[in-house]
Amino acid sequence: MFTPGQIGKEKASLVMLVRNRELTDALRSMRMIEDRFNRKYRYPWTFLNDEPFTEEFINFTTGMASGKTQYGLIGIEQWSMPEHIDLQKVQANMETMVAKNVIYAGSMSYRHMCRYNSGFFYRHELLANYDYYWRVEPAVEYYCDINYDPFELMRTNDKLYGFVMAMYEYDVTIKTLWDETKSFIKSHPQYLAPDNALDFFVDGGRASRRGDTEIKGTYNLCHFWSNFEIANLNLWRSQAYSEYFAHLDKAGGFYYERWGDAPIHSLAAGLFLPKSKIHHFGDIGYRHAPYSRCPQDIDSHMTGRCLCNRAEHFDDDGYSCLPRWWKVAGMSIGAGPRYIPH
Ligand SMILES: Nc1nc2c(ncn2[C@@H]2O[C@H](COP(=O)(O)OP(=O)(O)OP(=O)(O)O)[C@@H](O)[C@H]2O)c(=O)[nH]1
Ligand SMILES: [Mg+2]
Repeated sequence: MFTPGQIGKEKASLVMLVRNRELTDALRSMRMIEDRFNRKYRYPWTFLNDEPFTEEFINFTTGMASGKTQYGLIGIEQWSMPEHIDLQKVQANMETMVAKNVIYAGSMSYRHMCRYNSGFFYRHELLANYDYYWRVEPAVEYYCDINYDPFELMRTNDKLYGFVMAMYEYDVTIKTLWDETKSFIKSHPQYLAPDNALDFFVDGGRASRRGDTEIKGTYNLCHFWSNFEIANLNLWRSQAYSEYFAHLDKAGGFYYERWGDAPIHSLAAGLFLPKSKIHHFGDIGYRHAPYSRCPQDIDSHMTGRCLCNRAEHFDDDGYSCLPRWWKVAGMSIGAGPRYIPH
């Protein structure tokens, strides 16, 4: 597992699901993570693809990585519609969503991707010996040095899920996800954690207290933005999550609607874990178009740790769910001192 040259001591890998044609953007993301963090730790990179990686992709990404690299092919059964899905219904629903201009509404590969990120990546054999992963997408940006090992932070603080941004999902893409989630919890009340984060998802949500087993209320669409994730793979390998994914897959919303992995991961982490096991990485400066967030404390800027525009601060944007998280998690100081432009 630990290869010569690896300095970071955790059982962890950076993970990128990516297409060959995204090579340049993949390298841009890698360069930033290497410069800001990984060249000091040399954690391995794991690349996953539904098609074989080209020699060019392998050579350039291996050249950019400070640690070892590994390349995995995704099996067709994990990147295609399950047999029970009604293709005609999928096509009809797709047309309706396309007519409403829903982003990626007409894309089948996007649906495979969301299903894969929801239910399969953590079962890939290349990740079998790891406990933690850091999800990286092509063309993301990192604005700040990370002068500690976030995997170690996760382990030593007993955190299982880490995020940077939180926002609202497009409701048309997850019309029945909340009902399916509620019915899953109703039939599996043992998986609802005491002191869960239900209040992040529902105004005045019930069942966040010990003994409550049924969820009431309407989903407010808040979720952790999963293009960044530092999390424990065992959260997804758990019986609770395996059964939740199987329930959702059977319901078919990955195809009939266009369920994203972000709300699914979020609902699972928020309901199956005590909220103390979820960590907000408030010190990480990050961009995935079209949103950026920049740490607000003056020290991060005065010391040269971060280079980003403090006014570009998605955290308390009207579309951000982070203020709600601060409240749910009992973090009164929020993002720290605000930058107020002169
Ligand atoms: N191998 C492979 N990877 C894919 C495919 N579609 C998406 N991905 C990867 O899955 C991740 C999410 O896809 P994105 O296209 O970034 O989806 P998004 O973040 O919702 O939307 P944008 O970033 O705004 O396009 C990225 O790491 C992509 O590189 C695909 O068909 N094959
Ligand atoms: Mg993306």
